[in-house]
Amino acid sequence: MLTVQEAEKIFQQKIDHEVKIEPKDWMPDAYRKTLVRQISQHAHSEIVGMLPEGNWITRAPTLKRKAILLAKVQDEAGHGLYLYCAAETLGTAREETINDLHSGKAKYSSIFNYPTLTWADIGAIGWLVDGAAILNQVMLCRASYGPYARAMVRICKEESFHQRQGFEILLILSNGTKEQKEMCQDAINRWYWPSLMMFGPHDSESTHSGQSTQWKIKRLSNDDLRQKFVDMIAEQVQVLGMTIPDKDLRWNEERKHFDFGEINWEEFWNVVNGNGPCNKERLEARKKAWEEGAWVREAATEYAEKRERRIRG
Ligand code: FAQ
Repeated sequence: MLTVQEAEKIFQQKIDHEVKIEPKDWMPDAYRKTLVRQISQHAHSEIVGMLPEGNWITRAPTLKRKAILLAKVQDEAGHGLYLYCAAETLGTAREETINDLHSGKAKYSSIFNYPTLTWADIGAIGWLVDGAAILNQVMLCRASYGPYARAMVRICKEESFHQRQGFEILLILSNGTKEQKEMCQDAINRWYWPSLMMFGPHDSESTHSGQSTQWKIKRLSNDDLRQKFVDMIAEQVQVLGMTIPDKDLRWNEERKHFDFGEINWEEFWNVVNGNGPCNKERLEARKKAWEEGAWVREAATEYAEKRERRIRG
């Protein structure tokens, strides 16, 4: 019989040698806990993330745009489901995870607490929000926990398409009328800073980064990923002929990176703590959908039991 210290040593050696941890493997309680926290928050983000864009499905400017947006929002639902399943492999019940979202105990990404005011917001979400999500998620495809890493591979493929569709919406608007150009710039102005916040607090303020890096759940730090994102967006915005709302944004030849201004951390923590522009509305919408879907869950459970009884005779 191994002691906990010996088991932890073998566990860390597996991680150091890039051996994936699978559901039935031994793992420290804290590893399980941090994965449940991160994966369930990630799942909630995908599900709550359907709401700001869902707001535009009935108002998409053409049938083609409507079909694309419907498919995208449906993809996000699928991502949420893979992630809830990944969390379940760690021994958490789906109901418990969802209850934690509805009670306000579990977090979800701050970004989804901002409103979508115009059609250009759908472009800005695809370009900036999906762009930020992909950068973060590419490293998660190599996360040490097998079910999470495998879910992320498929999610990343779909997110790449999402980002391109968002950029294309903005590209069309940026070549359009004066009003369309203004709408495009306005959406970028409103979504840029919140998308930088998606990467989380500065490394020096990040409570989980040290341990999650040692466990290879995280492979790049919050600040390193944010820098990568700024470098990418600062180049791509030139193709749109638009500007980034940051007077401190400039190329630093020595660092070979763009320097950029300070995030409004007060705003970030306000939104994370439930006081953003749409927090209440988002949670209400999720709770309503859960209650209204109760009959579907009950009917599916009833049918599964009936089928089971029939098979067993
Ligand atoms: N919002 O110690 P750290 C998407 C919390 S998916 C809210 O640095 P960690 C797809 C953090 O939870 C977007 N809370 O934490 C889509 C912790 O609090 P806790 C979501 C935040 O975990 C696109 C505390 O602050 N992606 O967009 C945020 O090491 C378009 C201290 O932070 C993921 O979830 C935030 N932005 O690093 C859908 C990816 N940042 O839990 C629809 C997976 C930090 O102790 C449309 N998650 N906090 O109470 C991760 O990679 C990590 O969890 C980080 C945070 C990087 C988000």
